[in-house]
Amino acid sequence: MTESKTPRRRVLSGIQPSGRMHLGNYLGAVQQWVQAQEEKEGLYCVVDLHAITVYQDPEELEEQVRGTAALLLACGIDPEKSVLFVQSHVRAHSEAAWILNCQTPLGWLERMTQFKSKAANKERASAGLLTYPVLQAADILLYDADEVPVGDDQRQHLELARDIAGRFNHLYGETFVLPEPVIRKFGARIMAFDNPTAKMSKSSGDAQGHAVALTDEDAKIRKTIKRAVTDSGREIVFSEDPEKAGVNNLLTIYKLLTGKDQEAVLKDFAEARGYGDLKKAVAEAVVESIRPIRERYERLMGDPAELDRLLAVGADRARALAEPKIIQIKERVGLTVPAALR
Ligand code: ATP
Ligand code: LTN
Repeated sequence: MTESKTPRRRVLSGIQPSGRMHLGNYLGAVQQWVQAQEEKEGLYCVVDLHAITVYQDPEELEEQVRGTAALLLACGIDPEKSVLFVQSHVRAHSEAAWILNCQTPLGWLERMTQFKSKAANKERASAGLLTYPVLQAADILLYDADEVPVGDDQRQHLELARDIAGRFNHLYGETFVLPEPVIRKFGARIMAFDNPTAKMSKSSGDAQGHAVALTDEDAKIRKTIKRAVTDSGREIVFSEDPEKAGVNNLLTIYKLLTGKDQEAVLKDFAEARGYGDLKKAVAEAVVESIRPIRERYERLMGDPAELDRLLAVGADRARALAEPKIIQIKERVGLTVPAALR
């Protein structure tokens, strides 16, 4: 009897190699990537072209790209199961981004809230910062990704990617799969420890007490969580109330790291004598989860040649998928593709 095999769903996501990867990146995005690679076909990309939309020190950027790739491996991305690669190593991303830029109405980009907030703080925002979401759409559409696991802050960018794909399909014929965002109910927006009304972010990640980085030592993690801003009450509950945002954030982190359901989490704190006990338990859960990641990361960073080899294999595998697609995209818009580029 022949078995009909349904093709595995394809998952793609990306992370910027700027700043220090933190607990929010892990719980909002990377933990989902690791889980997805068991049943689905995962493609995970270190988006260095996105990082240069704001100035990056060239030498530091090179180190950050390796460091980010090493952290993804340390978190459990398996290079045998998934394709792990650096965006700029696959030229098709830049080519597709240009073609899609020419199909994207300016108004769609000017509406992006991330652009508005990032450009507002800059005297001279680059054109790249405006067209950043088009490059992101290119990353996704080039691989016909079915699912894109991300944190909540990327929701608007994913809607835009779908709009760009839909418009292109309408103008030039079916070319792209419309990607679905995969955004968790819990963990999609991990808040800052020093301000639970703001998202934990790489850009502010170096401020004392803001974030826990995946490379932080045990003592630093404990100190950051001990100082986490909560409220003046005593109630340990999951809550949407902005007053309780600090406690809700701590419980969410604990839930995701222990894999327990809400009820079991609350049971663990039924006897707690205040937020001190809560913070201690959360700190231990974070320390225990991050320690093996940090140790694997340090080992991987000790062998840059092996890291580069893994990334070269990843780029080859990504190219094999992206190359035929960019040829199709070019042909659709009427660009000729000479034999040398086939
Ligand atoms: P920045 O704040 O400087 O823009 P970032 O911390 O958002 O950086 P990215 O590389 O842009 O980092 O994001 C990588 C992934 O992590 C994305 O899917 C993003 O949605 C997710 N993510 C980032 N911050 C959080 C957070 N606080 N909670 C949950 N997910 C997050
Ligand atoms: N813009 C995203 C990173 C990103 C991405 C992607 C996410 C670039 N390309 C493709 C998902 C799919 C961010 O800043 N977090």
